[in-house]
Amino acid sequence: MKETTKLLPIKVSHRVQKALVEGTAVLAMESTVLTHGLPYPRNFEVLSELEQLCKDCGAEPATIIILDGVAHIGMEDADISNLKEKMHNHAELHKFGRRELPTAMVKGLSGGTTVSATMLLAYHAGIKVFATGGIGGVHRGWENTLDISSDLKALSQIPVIVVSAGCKAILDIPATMEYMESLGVSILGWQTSDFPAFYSRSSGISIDRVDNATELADIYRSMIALDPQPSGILLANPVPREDEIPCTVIAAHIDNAIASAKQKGIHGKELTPYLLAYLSESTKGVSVTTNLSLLMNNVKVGAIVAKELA
Ligand code: PSU
Ligand code: MN
Repeated sequence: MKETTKLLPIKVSHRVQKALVEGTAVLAMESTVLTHGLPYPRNFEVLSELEQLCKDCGAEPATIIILDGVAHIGMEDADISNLKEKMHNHAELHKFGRRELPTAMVKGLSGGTTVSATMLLAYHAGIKVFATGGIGGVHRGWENTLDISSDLKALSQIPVIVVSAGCKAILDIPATMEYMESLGVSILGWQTSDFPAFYSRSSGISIDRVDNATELADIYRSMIALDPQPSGILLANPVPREDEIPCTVIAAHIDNAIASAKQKGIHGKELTPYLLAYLSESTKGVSVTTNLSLLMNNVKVGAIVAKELA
């Protein structure tokens, strides 16, 4: 376990520390799905299923979360109990983006980390691969709101491979792709050249594809060697076919979700969790099943990539 200074309180779990020292595979995992994505206590079942799957695939899971101001890289049993108690007592759990980490640390707050914050903490711990569900991006209506997730800037600045099922159609997907091009984010399809749209396997937007982890690892190492300011790599992994929700079916739900958010004046960091919760209700849980399936699938691919880079 590593405890750093008071100003940079990062605690790496024993298991993750051991894997990092021995140079074996470690896969970072996110925690917003625990704190904001799923109801208690289902979220803890999902946590242990994801961590077990990661171990079965030969990588050490490092779930990243902020508890009482300390960034945890991998949770010990005591940390999980601490989080359970907080949820049981309805303690306030925040959603931390990258810019909020120092405030959370100094004020001793607790909460889940978004993709931008998880990338930064994974990088600090020396972890190169991170599996999530979907990244944030350019929201529809950005022309008026300028709502663009800080995930995109983080992807352009932090050299971590992020395995994601693309991004949701709650966003403006073409604008998200254009913005990532401007920022210089590398995007690669895992055994596909069609950027996936989270619930659906296809967005119709073409991307470069990689077919195996060796090729991906070589591209990552080439980028680090070549570029004085290497970006992250967004590895886009489509949802398994059997759990896909067709574009035409999810589109109407998304339109309703966005209209509802607009009517209620929901914006800023509340918007994404609101839309996800709306979809879960309006699809009667089907969107959650799809979400869990693609998360599992991203952990499997993330573990393969982490082993290649170990
Ligand atoms: N998109 C999803 N599922 C998610 C998120 C986004 O399909 O869970 C979460 C992730 O943690 C992501 C964050 O980093 O929302 C982006 O939020 P914002 O749009 O406020 O930056
Ligand atoms: Mn936003």
